Amino acid sequence: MNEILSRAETLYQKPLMDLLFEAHQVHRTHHDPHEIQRCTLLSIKTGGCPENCSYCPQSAHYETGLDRHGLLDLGEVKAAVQNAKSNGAQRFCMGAAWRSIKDGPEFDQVIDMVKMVKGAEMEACVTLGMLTDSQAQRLKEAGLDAYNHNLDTSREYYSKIIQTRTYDDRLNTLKSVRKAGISVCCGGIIGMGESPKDRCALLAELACLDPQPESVPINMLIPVEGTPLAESQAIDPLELVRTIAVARILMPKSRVRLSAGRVSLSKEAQVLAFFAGANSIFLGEKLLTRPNPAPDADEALLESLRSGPRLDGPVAAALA
Ligand code: SAM
Ligand code: DTB
Ligand code: SF4
Repeated sequence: MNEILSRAETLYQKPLMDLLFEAHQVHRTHHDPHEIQRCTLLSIKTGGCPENCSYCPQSAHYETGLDRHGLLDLGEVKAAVQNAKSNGAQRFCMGAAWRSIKDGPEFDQVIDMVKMVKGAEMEACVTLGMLTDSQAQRLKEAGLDAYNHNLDTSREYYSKIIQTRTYDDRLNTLKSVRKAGISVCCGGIIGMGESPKDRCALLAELACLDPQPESVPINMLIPVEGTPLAESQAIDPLELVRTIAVARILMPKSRVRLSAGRVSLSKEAQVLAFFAGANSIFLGEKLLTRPNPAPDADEALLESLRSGPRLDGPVAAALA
């Protein structure tokens, strides 16, 4: 761990052009730099969560004015899956504001949702809080591809953000996911008042998981009124770009996801994040409960990565 941590810190402090150059080289060695995976999120159970994560609008500890709702029925989820698929999403991610999964009819319903997403020939990912070995096994049997469970920040900073569960609780759930043969999706949030050292420590924790997570979401805090982090200072987008670049170098094969917070990023900052190694975004107007860029803005963003304008048209001819 110490070796990886000092490597992360050395990388994070590099001159930006050197860091970007190295990250992009690693990116090209392991990924097609033109391919950005499109994912869609759906909150299948919203709000009323017993955990006290300081960033989260869904925690029952804070008054955030959120419309709570119980578990969606299969028909509602099916409509969202069809819609996501017709909008070109390849992966469908479902999130529930639970501390942990309870066996019973609701878990059975989630199992049916996973089977339905697989029936639509999409990658299926869920995030349902803590889970046991046998629950992970059932999700695997239903065809689940990935389970999202974030470490969120460094071990040191974690207790400032969440007090209702420990870092090791998180790591234990990740072990159950791995044991069941499900891909691990695990990342964190930046912009919660953590230091660059904490960001490096988070990336080192992730990179030390063995095997490394297949998927690493990097979220920028969306400050939510009513939560303890409502007044957090916005982070410089170049710090996000550095975080992504270090993630890419330390975890060369993982899919690094430019996740929450894109609404406050310019097109250019997002393009830089792709250059640094991010290769996935969430599409659609809403994440779980917070806004995401409008679909036409995202179309323009992805279009800007394709070929430049043709130079042999009428203008070029007139100049000849
Ligand atoms: N309850 C489950 C859990 O915590 O694992 C799943 C849902 S939870 C909303 C999924 C992730 O969303 C969190 O781990 C956190 O990284 C991210 N998240 C939640 N609120 C956020 C916010 N305001 N800004 C950025 N990311 C956020
Ligand atoms: C993750 O790391 N980011 C996504 C996904 N995993 C589930 C969720 C972002 C949630 C942003 C806040 C909201 O919409 O409530
Ligand atoms: Fe929000 Fe998940 Fe924390 Fe619950 S466990 S408060 S849903 S981040």
